[in-house]
Amino acid sequence: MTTGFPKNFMWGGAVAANQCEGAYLEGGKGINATDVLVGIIAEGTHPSIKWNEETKRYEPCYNPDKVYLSHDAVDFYHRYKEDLELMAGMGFNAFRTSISWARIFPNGDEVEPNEEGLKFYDDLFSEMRRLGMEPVITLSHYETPLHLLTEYGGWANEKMIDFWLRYVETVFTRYKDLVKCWLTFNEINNLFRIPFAAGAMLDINPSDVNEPISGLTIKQKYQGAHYVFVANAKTVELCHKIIPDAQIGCMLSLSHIVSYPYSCNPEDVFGAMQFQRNHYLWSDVMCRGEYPAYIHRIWEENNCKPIIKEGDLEVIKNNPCQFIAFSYYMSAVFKDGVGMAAGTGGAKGAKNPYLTMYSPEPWTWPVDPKGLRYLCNVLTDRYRLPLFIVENGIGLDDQANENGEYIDTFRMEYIKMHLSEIKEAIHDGCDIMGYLYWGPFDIVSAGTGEMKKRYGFVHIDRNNDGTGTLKRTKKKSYEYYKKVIASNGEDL
Ligand code: BGP
Repeated sequence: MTTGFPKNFMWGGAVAANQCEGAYLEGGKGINATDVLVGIIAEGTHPSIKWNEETKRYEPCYNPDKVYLSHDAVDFYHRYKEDLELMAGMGFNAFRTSISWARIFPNGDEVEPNEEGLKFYDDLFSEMRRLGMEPVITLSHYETPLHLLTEYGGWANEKMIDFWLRYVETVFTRYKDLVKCWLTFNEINNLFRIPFAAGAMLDINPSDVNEPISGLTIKQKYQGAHYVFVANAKTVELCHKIIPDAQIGCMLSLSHIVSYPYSCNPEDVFGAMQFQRNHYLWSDVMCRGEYPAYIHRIWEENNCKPIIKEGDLEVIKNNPCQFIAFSYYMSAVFKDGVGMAAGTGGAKGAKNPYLTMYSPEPWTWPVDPKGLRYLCNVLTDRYRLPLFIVENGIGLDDQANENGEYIDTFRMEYIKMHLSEIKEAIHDGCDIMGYLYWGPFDIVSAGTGEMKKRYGFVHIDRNNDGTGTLKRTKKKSYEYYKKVIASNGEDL
């Protein structure tokens, strides 16, 4: 019986290329979806790309000259050595980031990759290893080349499978000696939230503020989801072929699963289960290797059964993911047909009367550490696979005191509460690979496109209006997390 964190537990942090690198047009990089969307989410106005049923194409409706915070972000592209040194200073043995697809294939449909982009990640992953950190690399963190969306319609088009596999084979081959832990699509359930919310098929982070970003029919969404399932399985197959000693997992936004029924009313209980199934669908197919029984009624009632080609189900069956990576930030309640609404910074439906935890602005997401233990247990019961918490953290509007210090007490509280519940989950028999705190240094928020949701152990002087020196300053939580890691989670 394991009590406490295992000896080989992975301790570290997680970011995404589009939220920290900046240099959005440097090194031969093309434009990706998040270069023209994140800011628009912040503006809460029209989506950046709109599906036109007549022309059967996406029509860009973004201002190509508008500057978004993510264009320079926090300049990780040029400052990653300083930032990784700071992470190593806390004792990280793992660090997660993503490869920005448009650095490797600027338009996404080229045959030859961009060498400058490949070289950047060679240097980045080598530096991680030099500092004793295992690279945990996300293949797509909403960073689809924009050209693939406007020219082909993104994952609504079967051609995406081949473009995706060309990109995947290129990076697996290039980084096979540097990267042994891969995640396929970041929060794929969030991107394709179906059918309750019109998640974007454009492989970009949706927001209820911009619904419907994609304007696609539900049939196109389930067809696109099937293309992603085939692409995911072929990615697993390629990973085993090119990097036999690597592990590869799916990555899901699983705060959604912790959408409790608001009451013991059977309508709420059954409704919550159905809501959860829209998120379980992804891990059911990607980890069990087959469509679940409940999907047939959804396909029938929505007339959205995808075209499934000869061999599709076989490749899916033969190539399940080896672990489930996920993000957990908050919980929600399911009431009157409404559950968690990701991307809007909070749960719709009703507030949970039992969660009186302080949720400071701009965070607002309901803090529920026990929900993480619950989640780890239900996932273990359902899949009996290793679990990897690759996002957990809290974004606060950290301000320096009169001595220029950042005393981020609640962040330390938040981490302590969640790690305590992870420890209990391990004792419950859950096989948990690691804990990667989201945003170990301040980065651009995916949901708001701004800097005011600061997650970091390290403050970065960058403001919403684009001003700032980019100076890095340790917050009080830096030494706290260093102590936690040094004690392998014993000293919380
Ligand atoms: C998750 C995304 C991350 C990160 C996180 C926090 O959904 O996978 O990219 O952004 O949300 O959200 P935000 O940055 O909006 O605070």
